[in-house]
Amino acid sequence: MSQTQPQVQYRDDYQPPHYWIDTLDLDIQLHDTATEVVAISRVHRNGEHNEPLVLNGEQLELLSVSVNGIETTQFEQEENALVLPQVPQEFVLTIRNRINPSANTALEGLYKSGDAFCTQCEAQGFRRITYYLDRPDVLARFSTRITADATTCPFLLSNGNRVGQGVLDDGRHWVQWQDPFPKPAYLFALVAGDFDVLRDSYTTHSGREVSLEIFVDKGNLHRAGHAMDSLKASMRWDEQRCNLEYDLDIYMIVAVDFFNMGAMENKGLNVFNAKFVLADAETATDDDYLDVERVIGHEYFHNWTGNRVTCRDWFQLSLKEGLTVFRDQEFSSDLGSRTVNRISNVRIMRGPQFAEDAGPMAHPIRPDAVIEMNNFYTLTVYEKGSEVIRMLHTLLGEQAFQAGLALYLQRFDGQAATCDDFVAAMSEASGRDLTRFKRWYSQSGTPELTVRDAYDADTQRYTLTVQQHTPPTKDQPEKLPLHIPLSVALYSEQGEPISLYLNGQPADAVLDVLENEQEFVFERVPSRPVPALLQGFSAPVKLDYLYTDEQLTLLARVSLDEFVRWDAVQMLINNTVRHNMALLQRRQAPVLPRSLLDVFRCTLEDSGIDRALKAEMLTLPDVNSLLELFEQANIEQLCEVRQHLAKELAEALIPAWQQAYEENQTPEYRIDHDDMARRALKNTALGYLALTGDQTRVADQFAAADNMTDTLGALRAAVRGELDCRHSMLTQFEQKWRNDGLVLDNWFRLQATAPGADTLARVRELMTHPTFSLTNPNRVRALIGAFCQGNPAQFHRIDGAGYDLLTEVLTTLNDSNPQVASRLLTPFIQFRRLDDGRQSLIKQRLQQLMALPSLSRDLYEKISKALD
Ligand code: B3K
Ligand code: ZN
Repeated sequence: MSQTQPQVQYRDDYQPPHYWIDTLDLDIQLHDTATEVVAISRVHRNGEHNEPLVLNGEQLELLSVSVNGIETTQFEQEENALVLPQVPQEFVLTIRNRINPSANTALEGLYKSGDAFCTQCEAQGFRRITYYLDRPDVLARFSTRITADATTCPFLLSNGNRVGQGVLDDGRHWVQWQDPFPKPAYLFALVAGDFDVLRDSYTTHSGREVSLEIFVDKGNLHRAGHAMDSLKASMRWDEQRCNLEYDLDIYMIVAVDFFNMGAMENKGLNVFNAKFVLADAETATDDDYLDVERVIGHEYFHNWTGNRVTCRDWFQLSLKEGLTVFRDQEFSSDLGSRTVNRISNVRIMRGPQFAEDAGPMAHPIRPDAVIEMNNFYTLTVYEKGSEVIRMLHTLLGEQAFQAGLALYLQRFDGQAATCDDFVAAMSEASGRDLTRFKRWYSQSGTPELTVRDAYDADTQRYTLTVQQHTPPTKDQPEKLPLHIPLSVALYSEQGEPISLYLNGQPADAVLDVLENEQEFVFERVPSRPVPALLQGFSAPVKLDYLYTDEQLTLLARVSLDEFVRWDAVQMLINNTVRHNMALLQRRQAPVLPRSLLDVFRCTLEDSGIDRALKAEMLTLPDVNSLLELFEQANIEQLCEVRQHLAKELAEALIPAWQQAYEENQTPEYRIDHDDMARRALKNTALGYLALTGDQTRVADQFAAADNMTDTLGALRAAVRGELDCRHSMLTQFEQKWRNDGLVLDNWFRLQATAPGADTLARVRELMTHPTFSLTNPNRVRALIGAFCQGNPAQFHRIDGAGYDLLTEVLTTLNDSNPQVASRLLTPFIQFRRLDDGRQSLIKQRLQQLMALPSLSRDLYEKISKALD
């Protein structure tokens, strides 16, 4: 650990800033190792006080400080701060400092991505560019003048509008940008480099023309078209569904290779991980196409929910992220398949988000205590945050929800707001009391909903007794009852829907569960019904209802709600896994229940189901999600049970898989829902066929494929099925794509997630591959991240060799890129459900990391909690 213990910040300690900054004029002279920054701010005191002006700054070389144009020595440099004890009421502050972009491996602040300069300022990266009030409630008007070498950096970009440019005698040139909208420093961006540019334009619904520009590495222009289409679709969607129009004359997106996460919504100048911009049939899969659309949408939607209205402090992060994830999910659902989108969101909730809730980093969607803010860009803040917004949408309905959103945006436009402000606007616009609902913002953990029922044939009454209970989490021992929308339908045993009546009135499908225990008595129920509970995952909870296999089979077949059909199959699978784990413990052979086999067969044969949904229904949950079904489980056995189940389903249905495979060939590659659904189903079938040893189909598809979806479908099937042909296929793939990092990431990922005891050795070998580097986050995630998160059987080897690998990598990344290190750490801190032996092996490694001489705040926060 470093000398000083990292400090915890508490949400309750929020204080408005002692000073405001109205304008910031930046002058940045770009040089690889010595960039000079001049920052001129107009500052004024906030109220009457004698507090010093304390500016944040990290890893800066201070050159001079002037107040009202006169250089001063009346300041102190503290660790990560510049303190000016006595300043006028209102003044102009000029700071000159130097930074070294080339040495910036943390990829926060100003850094180099290949030959280009770029920035990442959220959450607290601006303080690595200059001394500033780096907090989201200080909003200033920015102007930025960038000067750089004209040959290596023909493009000089920043936020807002380009208002001037010029050429200098020394081979350098400059561009001046002016952003008319006041913004916090985290939305600042600068990019300088040489790119190919795709240009287009969009006319907004009020008739303004906006220039659209996408900057990509030279030679990649042909891969930017889908991003452009997605951007225009996002702009249209936000106008049509939310009545929100873009506000600047230009919208720029830059794709870079070195990026810690997906993308960043800087005002007018989004910076993207190239993975979420570049796509063509040859190099991108169908899922990559959908990811590009989703992330382009997400960053665009931030322009209103995040930029025009931002967060008062970082504890409010879900105010912009939960809401914007909800918006991007709705966008994807309106453009594609709503059910399939819902399923993929729910898989994330039930797998990694529930695991986060059960681990040492459990926190409410609005956290209360933070050491390193970058550690809180979590599934809880984002995905559960979106579920909370979705519940509001369910409770209020589309119209009142949109009215609430409009009120919130209008009331706080140009300001920094809180989650309370948002809920207040929603409540006011809808007239609904959201007092109890607000607990979702302050309570962590996954609530459990236990539902029991009784039917009285004489009175034709059907009673649901609903109990809610949230188990204590690491951060919060006491839990209160929440407002849980529980969506319900009833079916007769013949599969007919039964109308709902409560208290003599026709009733809505959504029940308001508010208390620890509540009863709902349905009237006029002609026979004992089968309930469909938590339809569409109407709340982020775990459901406990003792479904029989017959009931689940019925729901999978007849439910009017497609999500319920998928969910019923999932529950059948879960029941089977639980049962087989119990058998294994008694040293008995696992079984494939007739009911599950029949459901798979009927699903395959049912021509009335959308093919994409069919593919989802036929896909087993991953091991990490299955682990969430148990308090504690032997992970090796769980992998064995899952693998056995997959093989049995494959063998038992060979003709049906073959038929699904043959019937869903797509003659030419088109990106539309129907063809994507066919490919999804075809490749799902191929995966099962590979488990039966079907080399021919796999090898033929690989040889004939004209698109990346089918190429990878075959490669994945070969690797997962451990077919002999996998070796030559992997070699061919590498030879073809060895110069394309993004494509090769699939190759790393597949090998990292391969079954087989030699995988770890192969991963170590791949770390020496010429295209692999620990300095590139995409490569690290594709190889190391995929192995540790996506290959539980090999990562959790009982000899601890998988744990050693992660420990080594984390030791290196702790120094070079703590943010990436901190993400990779996840499987090391979520050990609660593993057996005691593995837990103690992991804890040894964590202690080893804890003793590192310069442990980053990022790792310190998580490891100290995990070991506590
Ligand atoms: N707001 C950024 C995430 C920043 C992460 C900082 N560690 C991207 C997004 O959510 O849109
Ligand atoms: Zn976001």
